[in-house]
Amino acid sequence: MKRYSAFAIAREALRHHAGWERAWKSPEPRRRYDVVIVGAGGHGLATAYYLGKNFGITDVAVIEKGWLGGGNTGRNTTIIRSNYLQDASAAIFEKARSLYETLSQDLNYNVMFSPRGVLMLAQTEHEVRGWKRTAHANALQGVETEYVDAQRVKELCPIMNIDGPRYPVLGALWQPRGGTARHDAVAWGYARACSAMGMDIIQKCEVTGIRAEGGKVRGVDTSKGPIDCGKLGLVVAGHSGVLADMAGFRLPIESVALQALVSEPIKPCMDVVVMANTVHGYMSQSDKGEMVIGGGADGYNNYTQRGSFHHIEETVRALIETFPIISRLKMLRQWGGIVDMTGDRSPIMSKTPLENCFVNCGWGTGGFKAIPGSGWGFAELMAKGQSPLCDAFSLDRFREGRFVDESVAAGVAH
Ligand code: FAD
Ligand code: PYC
Repeated sequence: MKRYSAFAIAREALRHHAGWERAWKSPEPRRRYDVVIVGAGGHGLATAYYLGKNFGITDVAVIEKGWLGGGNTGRNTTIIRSNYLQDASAAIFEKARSLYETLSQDLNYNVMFSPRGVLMLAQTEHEVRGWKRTAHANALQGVETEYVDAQRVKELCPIMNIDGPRYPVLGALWQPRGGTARHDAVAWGYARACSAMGMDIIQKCEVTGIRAEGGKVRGVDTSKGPIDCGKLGLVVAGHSGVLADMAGFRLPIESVALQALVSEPIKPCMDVVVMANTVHGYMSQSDKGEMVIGGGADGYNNYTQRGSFHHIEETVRALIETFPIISRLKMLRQWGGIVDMTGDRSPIMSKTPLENCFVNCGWGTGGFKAIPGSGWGFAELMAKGQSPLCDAFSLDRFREGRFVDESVAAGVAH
């Protein structure tokens, strides 16, 4: 695959851009691969990439029922941070955040990582105590965060009304190297790098069954025919329960819709990301000028990949208290994604009762930020049978009561 570079842009400019190659190949599936990954979202593609890069395993197919990045990876509000409370979470989210810092260079694809800083507002005394505690925990974990007072919040985000009618801003947890990245580009960059390593990314191919023999995985049935494999990774977010059912085990996962919307574009007015968990809403400004806005998850399980007026009203009403400046903006579009929620709001990266079948799911409302770290750890788990990044997130924890409770750090009401 030809490298993207300033030289390549200049060369193509001189020949009417006729020489660009397709970013990834679209092959028909072969009959067998060493590894099959189901789900070409960020986590599935990153897993394939680090299998190749870190372990030299390139006989890999990534099977996707729709188009790559068309699940939650292409539907999220792109917030990246690692200000979690528990050590195991801080480790994987900080690994991911630090990989994001150089991901564009690593993949030779501009993922537009923008470490503009993330503010998580404290609007009750309880939140003040909570965020101070997280800042202390992060200091011990080597994660750079700081508790800042209301005046500093106003300096960082001048359009904010810190004297809100119901909940004045009392302070915030500030992560200066948190931020955003272009979500599609993360999926596209990994896909291109996987394809360059000779892996097959097979789109419009639904996995409809999982074949096993003697307690060991043998392969998958798909809408393009059967495919055998040595190892199988299930990385399908909101559809994890469906795939687990095909493999003959159950997962402690609930699937719900999470929604977001963007406004019409306006001039740059906000260069940080703000999450306001008490009134409940979060907002950042995209490079195009749109205000990117999200709210809470549905209060009932469902598979409907779409938005609803009820959520728009609730989220926008909440954010207008903190940002009166947005009250007259027009909404451009809204959408939803099906997120995979565990009881402790932490992911599952684990072996399963079916030998050689692994599962990576449960990222719920917060897995975009985790993509590089999750791919790194899950690739190690699949290649070696063990990974320090994944240990705390095994399925056993639900049986043994070793929960990794991150309901607060998740930052989204559910
Ligand atoms: P996905 O990207 O959903 O990929 C799974 C893929 O599996 C899909 O493409 C699907 O088509 C495929 N699949 C399913 N079943 C099959 C099958 N039978 N055969 C083949 N393929 C199949 N996280 C953050 O960190 N920051 C945020 O700001 C943020 N905001 C969010 C806002 C919204 C509105 C939503 C919905 C989510 C948000 N998230 C956020 C969460 C984040 O998007 C997800 O945790 C993450 O994208 C999950 O990635 P994934 O690769 O696991 O799943
Ligand atoms: O995990 O930071 C997050 C997040 C923000 C919006 C949705 N999830």
